[in-house]
Amino acid sequence: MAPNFDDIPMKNDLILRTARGEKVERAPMWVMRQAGRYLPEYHEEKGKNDFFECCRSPEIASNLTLQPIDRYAGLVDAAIIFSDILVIPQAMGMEVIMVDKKGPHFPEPLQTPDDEQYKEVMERNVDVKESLDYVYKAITLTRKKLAGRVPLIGFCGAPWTLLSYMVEGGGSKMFIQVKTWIYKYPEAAKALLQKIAELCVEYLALQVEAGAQMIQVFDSWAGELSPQAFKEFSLPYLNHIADNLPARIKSKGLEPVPMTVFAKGAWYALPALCESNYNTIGLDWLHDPAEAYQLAQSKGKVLQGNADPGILYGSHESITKVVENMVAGFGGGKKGWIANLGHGITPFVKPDDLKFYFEEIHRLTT
Ligand code: 1CP
Repeated sequence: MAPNFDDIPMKNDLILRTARGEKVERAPMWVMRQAGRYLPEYHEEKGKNDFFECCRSPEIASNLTLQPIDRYAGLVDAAIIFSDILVIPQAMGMEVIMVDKKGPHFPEPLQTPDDEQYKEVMERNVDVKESLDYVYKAITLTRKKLAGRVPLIGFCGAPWTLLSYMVEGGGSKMFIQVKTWIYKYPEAAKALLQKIAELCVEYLALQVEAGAQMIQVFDSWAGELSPQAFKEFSLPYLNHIADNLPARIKSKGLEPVPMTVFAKGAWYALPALCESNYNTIGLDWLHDPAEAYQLAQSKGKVLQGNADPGILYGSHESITKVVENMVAGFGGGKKGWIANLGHGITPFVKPDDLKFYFEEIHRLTT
């Protein structure tokens, strides 16, 4: 039976009200990768456990999710479930390991559409309910432990970004393999993108059923595509998710949740994303807040972002200057803006410098 949270009233639903386009008392804030390597308590809790073991343990995953909520109590307005975008390729039958200090690695990435492995992946009847059950358990447990302090965000990787990992075999600088796929085998690439998009819909609906109150789709490698290629190989699949998820959630007897899309590097796509069914559009730091805000407001969309994570290595004066520019650009912070960074927080940032960033947003938008 689906978990029920009726007995846990929300003490802070600022981000949900903002995402629905309502006027609010101040800008809600959180940062991507807020539960991560810059926190000493992350290393403590993770201990010697393998990264994916942490994801598979609801207890560890929920503890990691809560760390920034405890540390920045009163400043951070959302939790994001501790997991990874690469659990979908794992559910599709691919092996992914996390190499310490290097990142994800696929020992056997997809080679060409003629390979047996591609056929297997395409024909496989992927059961995201069963194979990613540990994610839903972690979400339900985290939602209970949060006890209404802040809403919980669920997420998945965008089809284009997941395809990139599945054929590159890990992070990439030149994207040779995935460019080969889209420019040499476009139809096979699209068939796989469509399959991933359908799995994302199911996976996100199950996260909502488990207790996620908002969802975000991470298209971290969108910026590797030209505007023309983005329209062909990313946008249709991002839209497939936003066009189908609300109905899938409703079919479970639940209310749809706000949806965020973050297409990093695809600055040219803002007008198209403003026409999509996403409620919130995440921006990286290549956008001028004022310009983006004007467009988003005219289309009824909420923005999220967007300071360069690198400012957290700088002086407090520099942080204040960037926050002032964001607050002014994003309309003062009382409508249509969720404060965040323009990408995930990076290792070696001092936790107190993130605190200062949060405090400045709080001070300047209250
Ligand atoms: O706090 C949070 O934000 C929740 C947890 C979270 C999220 C949302 C993690 C934990 N990963 C992600 C998403 C994710 N994973 C993305 C999309 C967001 C982004 O662009 O940053 C991507 C691209 C990945 C893939 C991935 N996983 C990378 C990137 C490698 C590359 O190709 O450059 C890395 C380094 C990981 C490992 C990872 N995931 C999460 C953490 C805390 C870590 C570090 C693990 C460790 O070394 O301890």
